[in-house]
Amino acid sequence: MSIRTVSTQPFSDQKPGTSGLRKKVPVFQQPHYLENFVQSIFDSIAAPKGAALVVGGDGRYYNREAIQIILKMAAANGFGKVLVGRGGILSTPAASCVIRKHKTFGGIILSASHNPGGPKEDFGIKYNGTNGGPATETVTEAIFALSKKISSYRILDAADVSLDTLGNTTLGDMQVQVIDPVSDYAELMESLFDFGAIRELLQGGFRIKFDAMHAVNGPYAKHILEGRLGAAAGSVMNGVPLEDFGGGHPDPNLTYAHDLVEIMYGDNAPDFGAASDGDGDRNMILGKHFFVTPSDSLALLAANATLAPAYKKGLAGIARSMPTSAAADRVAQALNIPCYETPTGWKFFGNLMDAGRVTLCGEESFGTGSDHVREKDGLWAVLFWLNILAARKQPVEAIVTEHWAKYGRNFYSRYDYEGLPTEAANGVVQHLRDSFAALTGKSFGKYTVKTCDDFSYTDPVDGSVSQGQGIRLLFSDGSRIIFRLSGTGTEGATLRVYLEAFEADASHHHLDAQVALAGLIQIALRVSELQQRTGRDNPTVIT
Ligand code: VG1
Ligand code: CO
Repeated sequence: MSIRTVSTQPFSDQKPGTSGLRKKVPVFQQPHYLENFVQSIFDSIAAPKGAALVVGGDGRYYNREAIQIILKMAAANGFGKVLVGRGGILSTPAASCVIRKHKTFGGIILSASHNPGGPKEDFGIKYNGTNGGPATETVTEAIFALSKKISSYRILDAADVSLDTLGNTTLGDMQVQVIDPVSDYAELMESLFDFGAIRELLQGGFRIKFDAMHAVNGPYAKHILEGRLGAAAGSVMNGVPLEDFGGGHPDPNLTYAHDLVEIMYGDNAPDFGAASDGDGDRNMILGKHFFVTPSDSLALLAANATLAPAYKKGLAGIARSMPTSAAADRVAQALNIPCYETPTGWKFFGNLMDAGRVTLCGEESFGTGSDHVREKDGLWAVLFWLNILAARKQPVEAIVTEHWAKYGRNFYSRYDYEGLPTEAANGVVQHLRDSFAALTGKSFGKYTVKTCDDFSYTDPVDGSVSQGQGIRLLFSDGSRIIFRLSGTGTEGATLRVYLEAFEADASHHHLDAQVALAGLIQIALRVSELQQRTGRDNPTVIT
């Protein structure tokens, strides 16, 4: 077996987005494309010789091929050991857990998360550091800079390694250890929550349905929910991971998790429903005929945290991404703990958690997590909810409406306009930036614009500054409209419009969010000139 140094030319488009580098599979299949990016990661992180690495992915199309390439490159770049999930599988939170538990020099996660998979669909890759969290912007910028001037990469000439049998093999001077993808993670979950109380709840007639959407969480959910916790067989649906997610869109929201939604809104619905995404880090929570918005879910978990053993001593603080509703801020205020507002993407939470400033983090995009790992964690959120339900013995809907009555309700919705021509989408954002002065102080019916800006964040731990993180229209009554371009898409541009209105009066809390937000939606369309500039009358997805 010999190490080959292969000459290559840079690709100009390897800039990581909100969560790693995401492209269509055929882009990754171009000669040298994946290799260039992996070499750029290795060169920028400069791991000590003999260091260990974790590698795994969500099992989508091209996962196995990519892992073989990465293993051979790791061997040629001086790594001493790679831990890889059996079958190449590791959910994103499980990868974070394994990095932390085995103290490796970070890991490489292969996923395009909630984006569809298959030969013509999406693939993705990202590096997570030694804390188990996504590389910070400083690191991803350094990787991008190297990718623009790379001239060669190193790879071992060797046969493929078997990924399907647990145990050790060697690849040159490097050891490859195939690990069970579920066990470390399941053990961590059991250490956080009251499994005894949840088991009792599930055996007392409380029915649950978990939709794994043919994505990576199937084996995790089956093992934990049906295995360790004794949920009825069949509680986990779509539990077999498929390379193309069964042709679906593995995004747990009311549009794409339609199988589950039908069950939860149908006759004889279970008491609790949940779904997770392609790589297992997102979650959607449903009660009987009831949907919990992710922003509310974060606030509720925070308000009830002490019911779970891991958080019984209370929370250090809460962080939420800027577009996420301020529901969690109200809980933080009541608990007298700090609340941080960060740009979109989990990479901004790591420093806060490492510094012990926050315990819980969340995003409106169906992401919630805590400092047990450094990624958002879909199944963790489900178990946290079950723990709360076991302790409070009330239906999901009752818990949420009580929460609103106490803290007020932050009505919330997100409109996504997908696959827009890039020029048109950029035009909308530029037009809004140009309108800041004219909009400030302007009234639209009962709403008056207090300020508008382009969100910028200074990391309180390392002082790094991230600019241009989304246009904010902040109204005098606390309502908000946010416009942001997605950083995870692979086709054209996706414009997201986030709408939030606060309502203190409990007699209005039963309203449908679309009704409560109708006025703000009209303002958003009018001031952005979205319809004229993009030719789109309706959003692709409303969550
Ligand atoms: C989206 C979400 C963001 C999330 C990111 C990664 O990013 O809005 O909140 O952190 O996806 O989630 P964007 O740039 O498209 O808005 V995952 O589950 O795709 O890793
Ligand atoms: Co995801």
